[in-house]
Amino acid sequence: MAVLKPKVFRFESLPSTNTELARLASEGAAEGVSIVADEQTAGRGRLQRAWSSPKGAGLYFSILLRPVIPQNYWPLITFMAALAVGDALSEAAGVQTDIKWPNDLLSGERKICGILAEAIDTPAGRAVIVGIGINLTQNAFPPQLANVATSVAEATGQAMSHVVDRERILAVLLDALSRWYSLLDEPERIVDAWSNRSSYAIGKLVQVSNGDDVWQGTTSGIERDGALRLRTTSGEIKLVRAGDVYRIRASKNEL
Ligand code: BT5
Repeated sequence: MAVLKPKVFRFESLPSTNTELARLASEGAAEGVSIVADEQTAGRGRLQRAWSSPKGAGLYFSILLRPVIPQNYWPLITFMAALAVGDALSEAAGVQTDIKWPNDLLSGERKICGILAEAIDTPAGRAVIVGIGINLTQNAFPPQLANVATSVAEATGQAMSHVVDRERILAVLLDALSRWYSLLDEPERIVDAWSNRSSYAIGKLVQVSNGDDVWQGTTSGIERDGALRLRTTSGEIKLVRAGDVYRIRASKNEL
C-alpha cells in the first residue's frame, strides 16, 4: 500500500471542501492533496443533507485518496477515517468516542463528527474524496440539533481556540490517517479495530432505514467489506450496505 503524504491547502471560505477537492482531483491532483476551510457555505452530508459549517466553529477537512484495493472494500475507507478521527480526538483533545455505523463519531451518544466519503472518476482513475467535519464548539450546529450533536468544547468542558486546537487536531489526524490508510489492504485489521471501538458493531438494538426500507433488529457484527450484519426481529440476517442506523431504547417496562 502506497504511503500517504498529505499536503494541505487552506481556504477561508468554500461552498464545500469535498466539492472543491473533487474539482482538483478531476484536474489530476495527487493522492494526499487535502483541503481545510474556515467555513463552508454549502457543507454536505450524505444524500444531499446539509452539514452545518459556520466560521471558526469546526474542522472542515477533505483528503484525496487513490486506493488500489478492490472497490468492494472501499466502504472500509470510511472505517479507516473514523479510526483516524477517533485517534485524533483522543490524542489531541482527550475525548473518547464511539463509532456509529457507518460514518458518525459520537461523544456521549451525540454526534461530534461526520464523515462523507465520495467516489469520483478522474482522468487518473477512480478516486475517493474523504470529507471530515468535526465540531469544535457548540456554534458548529444550530440549537435544534443540540440533543443529537455535541462538540469538542462540550466534551472537554474547555473553551476551544479555533486556530490552535483545530491545528493540533488536524496534525494528529493527518498522522493517524496515514497510519490507518497503510492498513487498508488488511481488511480484517480495519474491521477488528473498528468493531472494538464501536458499541454498534454487536448486540445493539437498532432501527435501520434505507429509503423506503426499514428494519429493526440487533446488530451482529461487521462483514469483511464493512457491511453491517443485522439479525431482524424475525430472526433473519440482513447485510446492510447503506442507510441510517438509530438506536432503539428498550422500554423500561420490558423484562
Ligand atoms: C455526515 O452526513 O455526517 C457527513 C458530514 C461530512 C461533513 C464534512 S465537512 C468537510 C467535508 N465537506 C463537506 O461538504 N462535507 C464534508 P450524514 O450522516 O448524512 O449527517 C447529516 C445530518 O447530520 C444532517 O441531516 C443533520 O441532521 C446533522 N448535522 C448537520 N450538521 C451537523 C453538525 N455540524 N454536527 C452534528 N450533526 C450535524
